[in-house]
Amino acid sequence: NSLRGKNFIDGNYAMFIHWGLYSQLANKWKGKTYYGIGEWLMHKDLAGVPADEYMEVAKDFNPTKFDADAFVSLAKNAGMKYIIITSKHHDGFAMFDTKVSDFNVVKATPYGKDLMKQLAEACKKQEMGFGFYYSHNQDWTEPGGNGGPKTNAKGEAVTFDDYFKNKCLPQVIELTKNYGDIELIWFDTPGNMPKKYVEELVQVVRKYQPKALVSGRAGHGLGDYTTLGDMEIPNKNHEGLWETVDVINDSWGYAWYDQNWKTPKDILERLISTVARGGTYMVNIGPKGDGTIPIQSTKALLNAGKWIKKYPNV
Ligand code: FUL
Repeated sequence: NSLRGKNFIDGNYAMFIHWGLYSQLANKWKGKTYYGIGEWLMHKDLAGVPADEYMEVAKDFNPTKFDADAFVSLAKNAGMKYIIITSKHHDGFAMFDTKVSDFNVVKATPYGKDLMKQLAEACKKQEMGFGFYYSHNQDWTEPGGNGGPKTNAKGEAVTFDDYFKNKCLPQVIELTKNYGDIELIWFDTPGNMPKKYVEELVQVVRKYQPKALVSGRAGHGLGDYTTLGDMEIPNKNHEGLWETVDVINDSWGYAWYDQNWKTPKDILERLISTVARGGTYMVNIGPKGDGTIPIQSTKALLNAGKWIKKYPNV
């Protein structure tokens, strides 16, 4: 389908956003700082937070300073062509209104509004492409999800199949039906997830979003393009459609101490290294729990954008 993935193919430059409950924690748990990628804080390799304790964090998540239009304007002025945001990361928390799990921004937080809807609408208004990251295999708080509890609240054993049917598949249906046209779904870390599940997810995307791409990390070679390793800047051309995913500092999700900001020059060098070799470059920002974007990322992206926009591709 030649209509598929227009911004990915022609645009070549995108904003990645990792934002969730972990942004509120900023890599600190019970007064102790953990050094790693922020969205992995609850994992046993970092703080090892039990699922039920982690879920309580939702009560403190209140991003009242979030301004969807400002996010989109930033991407626009940076010269980017679409935005991909974490609708649900490995922690299982939905940043959107979902009917199949109460662990979501509308039901479980004082904020109480669908963040993804606001961003989808702002993108539409400003003609910015939009799409979702969705962790389809790992779900660390949902019984049956990979890395999640093995029993439900009643103590009954729950399988991956239960998680898939009751949460993953219906949520991907919601994301592909309720937010208008999307550019792509960025599935991630398929692990040892059986092929039949990935096939079902791809079918859903094809059905409700015929113009959207499916990321290579969906698994089993069923995606539409390849993503290189995290933060991997290529030194050679690659076959077919591919992308580099990068981060503006060190952690995808906001970490309070992470000040290793790339300069505009760094960003441009990495963008050129990717695009000149035929790929698409997607660079991540990590908003804070209150909804603001660290000023250092805003400045660097806007300054890089001045160079990119000298010769705009329209
Ligand atoms: C990885 C994930 O495990 C990280 O948390 C992050 O989302 C990165 C882009 O992909 O594999």
